[in-house]
Amino acid sequence: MKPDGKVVLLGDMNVGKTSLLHRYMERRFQGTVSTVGGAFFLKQWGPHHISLWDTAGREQFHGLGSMYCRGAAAVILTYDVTNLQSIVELEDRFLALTDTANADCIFAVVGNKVDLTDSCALLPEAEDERPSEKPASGCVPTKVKRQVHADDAIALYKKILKYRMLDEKDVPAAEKMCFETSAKTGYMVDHLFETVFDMVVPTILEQKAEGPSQIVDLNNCKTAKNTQRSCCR
Ligand SMILES: Nc1nc2c(ncn2[C@@H]2O[C@H](COP(=O)(O)OP(=O)(O)OP(=O)(O)O)[C@@H](O)[C@H]2O)c(=O)[nH]1
Ligand SMILES: [Mg+2]
Repeated sequence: MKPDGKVVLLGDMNVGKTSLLHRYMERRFQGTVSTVGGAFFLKQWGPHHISLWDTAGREQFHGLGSMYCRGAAAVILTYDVTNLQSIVELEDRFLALTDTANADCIFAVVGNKVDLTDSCALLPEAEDERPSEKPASGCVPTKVKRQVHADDAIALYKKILKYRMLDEKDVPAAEKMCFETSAKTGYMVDHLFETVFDMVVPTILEQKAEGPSQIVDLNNCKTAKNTQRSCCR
């Protein structure tokens, strides 16, 4: 089956891309191994099927990134809030990989592992999930020092728009597209993916109205053979 739209997660190794996808798709946080090549999940969103691509952050797989981004309707640029270099890498190394994405590609900037720095992220966003830790009262900093702040993510979002030659008034506001998440507790993970999916739907509808799309046919995609996991939901 051909997916109707494609969403790609990019970011340095160890920031938690695979963990975010597992949390969203499988509703749990489990041990991960560093991704080799890439892997995809298929998510049904209303009548549409969206492919969610996990990519490898390791330098040796860098060349594959632009291939995974080809025809992407949305790219989720992920960093680790406890690691300044991980957001620097998004601009230096990963942004250029999105040249192959759709012209109207949606961008989200995501700071993961916020459970390490902020006590409020120890609470999952959804009622049906319980954190493994006891939430502290109020939202106070934890012992781990935060290296990236919300303003840094907003500044990156604005640089992305400049790079893509997009006008701020034609795209979703930076405040709406910068997220902080915890794959460990589930904090804001559903909110992230669901916001992105909702934004991708108009693109899907447009493509469907235009006729045959340029979306990659997963059945013919050789890279899928190398995946850690390729599951359909
Ligand atoms: N505390 C905490 N740890 C996390 C979180 N997300 C991921 N981790 C841990 O960070 C490490 C890396 O997670 P992965 O999901 O494998 O990272 P990745 O971005 O997929 O890495 P590559 O596949 O190498 O590109 C693992 O030890 C995870 O358990 C989080 O939200 N909080
Ligand atoms: Mg991974």
